[in-house]
Amino acid sequence: MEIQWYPGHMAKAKRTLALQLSKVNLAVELCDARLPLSSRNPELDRLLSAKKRVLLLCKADLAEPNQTRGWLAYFASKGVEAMAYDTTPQKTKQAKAMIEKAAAEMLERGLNRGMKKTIRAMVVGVPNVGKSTFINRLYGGAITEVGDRPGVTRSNRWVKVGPYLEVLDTPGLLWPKLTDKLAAVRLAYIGTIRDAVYDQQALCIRLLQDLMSVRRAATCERFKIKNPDVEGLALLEEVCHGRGFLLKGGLLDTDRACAVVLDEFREGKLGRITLEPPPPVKSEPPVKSEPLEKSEPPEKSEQPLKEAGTLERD
Ligand SMILES: Nc1nc2c(ncn2[C@@H]2O[C@H](COP(=O)(O)OP(=O)(O)O)[C@@H](O)[C@H]2O)c(=O)[nH]1
Ligand SMILES: [Mg+2]
Repeated sequence: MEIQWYPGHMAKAKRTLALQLSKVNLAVELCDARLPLSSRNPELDRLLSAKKRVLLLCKADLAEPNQTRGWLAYFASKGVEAMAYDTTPQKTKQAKAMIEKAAAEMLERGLNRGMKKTIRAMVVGVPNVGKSTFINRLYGGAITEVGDRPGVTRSNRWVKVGPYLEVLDTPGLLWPKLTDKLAAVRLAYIGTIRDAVYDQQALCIRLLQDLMSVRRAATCERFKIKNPDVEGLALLEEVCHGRGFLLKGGLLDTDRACAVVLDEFREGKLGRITLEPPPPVKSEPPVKSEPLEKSEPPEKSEQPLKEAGTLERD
């Protein structure tokens, strides 16, 4: 299954981002808590050069909490300031405090060198990670459009969110890393590369198979699968039968089944699932298991998807 990020799309995103980044002191990097490495941009380090950065693991409400704790320990061990974020007022307050603290540190350093200025920050992240939603929450109102329209260039607008902190209301679009095929497929699962070229049916079948191996009971229940031991197209057909996705003449509406499976997975209807396991952090005690979330099936609830893949990067 080939997944591509349109080169034109990426070139435009790069140009826009470089221009925006040249105007800020601080970057608020958003990644997806379900894929904390693969949803980070491989070139951001270079693009940011010496700029200060804080990291939010977004959509933490859809990720497995123990795995998220493991990820936070991992980022802490790398000296990256990070927190889990889920759009609640409490987390928004916490995120704002983290950004203001980072800005205050910079401001202080500037003052020591006789500079007095406002710190300017911008939000950056891959498509659909929750940039617009976060900016809106930060301001406490709808200031930026939420939805799948990446790369919409608007005139730069700075919004004051603290006495010495301004945030650019246009989120910076980053392109995901797609050279790692497993990562690319998982980015497609969570909807990062919706407008990329991929075969929806092949993607959906692969997701179903992955789900059957880590959330078997929940998947069978959700999609009313009666014969769980089938694979490939037959599994998708099970969903059509189970959920009644039928066309005239008894034909199976596999397109509808694909759309529903992907949507429901993305909405967290199959439970909280982290697709990329955190690398072990040496000096830290092992992540403790906590009681399972009610919505999750009892078995295997803390497992990342199979074939976790090797975690390179960082
Ligand atoms: N479950 C969940 N969904 C979120 C969260 N943040 C954003 N979303 C949803 O993710 C989708 C993309 O959000 P958006 O802010 O437009 O992403 P952007 O492309 O990065 O600007 C929208 O449907 C949001 O409602 C979150 O923390 N949890
Ligand atoms: Mg947006």
